[in-house]
Amino acid sequence: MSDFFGAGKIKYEGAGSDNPLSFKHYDADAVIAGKPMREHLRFALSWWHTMPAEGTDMFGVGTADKSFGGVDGMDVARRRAAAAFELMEKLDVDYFCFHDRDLAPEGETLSETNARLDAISDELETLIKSTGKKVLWGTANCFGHPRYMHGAGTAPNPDAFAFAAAQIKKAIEVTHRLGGEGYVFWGGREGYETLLNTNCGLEQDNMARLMRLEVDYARSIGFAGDFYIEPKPKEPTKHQYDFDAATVIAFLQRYGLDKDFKLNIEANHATLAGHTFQHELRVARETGAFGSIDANQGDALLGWDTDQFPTNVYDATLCMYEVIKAGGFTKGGLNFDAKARRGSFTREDTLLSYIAGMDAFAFGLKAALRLIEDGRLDTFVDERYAGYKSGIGADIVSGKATIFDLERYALALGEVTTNTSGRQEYLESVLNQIILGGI
Ligand code: XLS
Ligand code: NI
Ligand code: NI
Repeated sequence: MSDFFGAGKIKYEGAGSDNPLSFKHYDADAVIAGKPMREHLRFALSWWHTMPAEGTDMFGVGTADKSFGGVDGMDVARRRAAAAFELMEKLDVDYFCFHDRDLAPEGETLSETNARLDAISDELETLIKSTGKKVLWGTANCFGHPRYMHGAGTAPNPDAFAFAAAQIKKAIEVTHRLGGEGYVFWGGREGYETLLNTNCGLEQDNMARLMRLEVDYARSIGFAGDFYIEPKPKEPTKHQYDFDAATVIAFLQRYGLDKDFKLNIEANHATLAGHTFQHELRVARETGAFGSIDANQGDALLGWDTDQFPTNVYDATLCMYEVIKAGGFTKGGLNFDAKARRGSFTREDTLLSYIAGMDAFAFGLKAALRLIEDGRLDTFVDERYAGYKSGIGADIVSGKATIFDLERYALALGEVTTNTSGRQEYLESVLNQIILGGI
């Protein structure tokens, strides 16, 4: 194994340890609620943020050297592959996620690009076999290249649509070849800058056509993984069609794709849409569309997708609460779609960022299980809706009550006098007690 990152294997040392290169909460093989923590959490490394991203932003060039000593495109790509597997080994991260273009640089033509992807896939296949690491999901970068300036599946130019179709077909083949458990559609530039030049109806019809073509092809070659859509309201475009979980679910139902797709919920996209992370997970769970998670966090004072490593234990707890209530992950997992800050440019910072994120979610898992075991929240919610279990409430739920029955009931009632407190502050204090009591 390579040694780019310098540290040994990161070990669990418990909450009292002050060793920065240790886990305080993530004890991978410790069994809680019936299975090892690693199986509850299914952590994944995001190839794009971790391997190639050098910390460029709108105001400055990269600060981190991600060449790993390589000299040209494919040499660097191979070294990054070695470094990624070293990192997964050291951090005990079992999965990774990638875009096609994260793995190998584009060539002059699509066939040259595909050949490069095949060459890197040969190496990845060997690394996967020798380490047991797995692909959580793959995806295609159909937003970075200038050909996609107006979108890919929603481009006004059918050549761009065709190119995207071929690119995604290849990305699915690579994902399948590497044993991937999922494939993600994230909208990239699938949205618009102005309605003055946009035919929204055709663009969305075409997006659905592309998804249907790709799903059918994937199934025809035996890909049995899950397909996900990752909602995001804006950025890079002013309006992304996959705005939020509710919008995506309506889109899937409208085009008859709801049996084929689940959702990949990203924390920072939820907050960009004006929702909490928990809200998006709840919508996905309640519609049976919960699939996978891009774990990160934004900054309340910055209006964009900052993709910070998630360290907020409240959000992590409420996230894991929804995951457990959804029955846990099946083929999905927690992908750290997150990058160390531009000023955190060292290789040690990469390790420390992952440790911080993994510990936050390991803590969140334990706190969520305590919350459920404690039962005060669930009992409160049950009792709040108890009125629907008998009398007029039961008749509403069963559909027995007609509009005339309800009118008669309301007239006899004269006024609603039975409301009780929602006790929000009390419930927030219960959450605090559970979270803080568990340190
Ligand atoms: C960008 C998205 C992207 C997807 C994969 O905001 O989060 O990283 O997860 O294409
Ligand atoms: Ni993402
Ligand atoms: Ni994002």
